[in-house]
Amino acid sequence: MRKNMSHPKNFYRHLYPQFISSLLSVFFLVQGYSVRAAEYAMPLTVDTGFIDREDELVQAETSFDKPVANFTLVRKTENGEEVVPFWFIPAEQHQGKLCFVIPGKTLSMTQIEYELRFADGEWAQTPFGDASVGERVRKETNIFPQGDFEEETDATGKKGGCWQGDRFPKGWERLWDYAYCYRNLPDLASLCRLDSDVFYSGKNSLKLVGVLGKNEKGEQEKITGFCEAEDIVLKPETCYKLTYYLKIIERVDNGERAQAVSISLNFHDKDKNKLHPKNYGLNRLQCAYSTGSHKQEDYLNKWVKVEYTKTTPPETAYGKVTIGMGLTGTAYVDDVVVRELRSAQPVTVETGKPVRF
Ligand SMILES: [Ca+2]
Repeated sequence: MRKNMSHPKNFYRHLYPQFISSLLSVFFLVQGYSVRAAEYAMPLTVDTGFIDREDELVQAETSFDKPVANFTLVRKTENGEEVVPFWFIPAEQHQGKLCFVIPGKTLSMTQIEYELRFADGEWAQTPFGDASVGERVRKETNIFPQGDFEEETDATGKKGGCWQGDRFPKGWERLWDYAYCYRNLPDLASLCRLDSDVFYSGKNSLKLVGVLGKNEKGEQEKITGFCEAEDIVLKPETCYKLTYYLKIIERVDNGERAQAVSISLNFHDKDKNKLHPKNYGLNRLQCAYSTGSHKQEDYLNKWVKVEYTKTTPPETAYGKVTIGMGLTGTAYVDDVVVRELRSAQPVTVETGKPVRF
């Protein structure tokens, strides 16, 4: 194993608490830190495994036995140590995800030693740290931020014959209360709107209503709201996972056994044109929830998580998320997330017990 520490691993591990705390005490004395000194140090060992890494994002699950604050992350090198920018995402019960980047190339089978220093203090409720690392984490975990329906934008110019709402979600291109072909039918009650009464996270979700209407010939039509987002950048030949939460509160019998809500990530080329327009099997990642394959008590009036994965064709450059209903009734959608699934295994991180120094 390549190591960038001068001490063999086992030696280091066994002597760690006493050795490092006395070493760091000396450091503190010598350097004469005037800021409040960290009270504890938690060792972290990052292992690249069998894969060469480049600008690797490390996401380490950390756990503390009490509220702590004043985090500093250092990388330990043969010449001493360097401070590392990080992003920390706190969770329940003094746990949280510590994220940081290993800059440049790092060879496989390499171990890198870090130390997270902290002190007793107030446990943060929101993520904190270096904003650029935070942005990297956000992109790595979700490339479709508008899927939470939290940010709104001016609805002026968005209203038209097919959409009559007042609140427009940012990052979305168009919302329709019904398809253009039904525009002349009277009293259409189908909808696609932002909603603040029912939501999975934050304060908003997307509400979709589907109704049965009669066309000019008196034939029954299933009419629903739907919407499409602005294009997002996708990579070719890359596996993506689409996840969302769905709550169906009403399902009306429209004569069909299976009714579905479906979110698609449509694959587009560099000119934002549809790839393989006629081949549904190739041109999209479709993520549908069908009432035909679930018992009513499994989905009615509760949030269900829906997720699918697919690898993009080689020509892919962009993707467009669309939300459609094949359901007559009322449904809410929230937290639509698109994430790249990396074929490479992430680096492993071993955390040690914090020691006082
Ligand atoms: Ca939300």
